[in-house]
Amino acid sequence: MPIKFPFKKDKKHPRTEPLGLEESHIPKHVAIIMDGNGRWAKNRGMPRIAGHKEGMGVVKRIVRYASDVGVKVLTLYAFSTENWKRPKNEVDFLMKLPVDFLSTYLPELIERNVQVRTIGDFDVLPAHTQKAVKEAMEKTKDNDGLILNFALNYGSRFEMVHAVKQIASKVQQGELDISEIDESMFSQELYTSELIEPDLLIRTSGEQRLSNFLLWQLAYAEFWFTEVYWPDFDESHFEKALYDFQNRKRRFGGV
Ligand code: V07
Repeated sequence: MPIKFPFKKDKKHPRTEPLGLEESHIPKHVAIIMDGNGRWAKNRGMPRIAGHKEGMGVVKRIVRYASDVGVKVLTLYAFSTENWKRPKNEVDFLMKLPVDFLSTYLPELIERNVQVRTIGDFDVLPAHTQKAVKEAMEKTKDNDGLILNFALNYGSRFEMVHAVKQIASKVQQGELDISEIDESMFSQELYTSELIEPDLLIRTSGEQRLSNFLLWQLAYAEFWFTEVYWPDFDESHFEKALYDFQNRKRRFGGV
């Protein structure tokens, strides 16, 4: 059955004709690199943090849409291990966004049966960030709708080196023989061990790189890029990404 989803219409987001997505071929796990927030702000003569704030509003819209169309997992690259190199005021602002986001949006996440999770090195985040995110994870842990997975202080190479060390230490302890190491064992040591692999990667803002995001997990994913800056991204762009995904699958999907 084709699905049509009316989405919120306003000045910035005029209603577009529904493309007619096929309900049975929605990607199960969509990963997004939400790029272009700083450039969006700069183009308007605004500070970079204004772009991040606007980008946070887009996250809310996209979460609603993803849960409406039946995506199972949505992984959002919110903060990379490289982002610590940014100016202190910007890092401080970014670390307050989860608090800000959840203070207004957690009730809707609960209402929508969304489960909040994170991947990345969580323990070194500021205490206020950890507290807000932990509360959201705790309050949504039994939800079985969309898994909203935030990559916070995430870096894929760090994640893989950590996995290698875990496995090597088991070998050293004599708990494991080298011949037993395989792909599935390696996957089990990654932050994403409990998740299905992403089948669609979206990156906004014209860059066509992975930037240390889910290098292992994206091995079989379709990649979809747009020139649109993240603060300008809306349901119609997401719908187009899903539509193109469905058409690629139709052409190359085999039987
Ligand atoms: C961040 C807004 C989106 C554009 C890209 C960078 C800036 C939502 C969160 C968030 C994270 C965890 C959580 C709830 C919300 C967030 C950061 C940056 C660091 F449990 N947006 N957003 N976190 N941006």
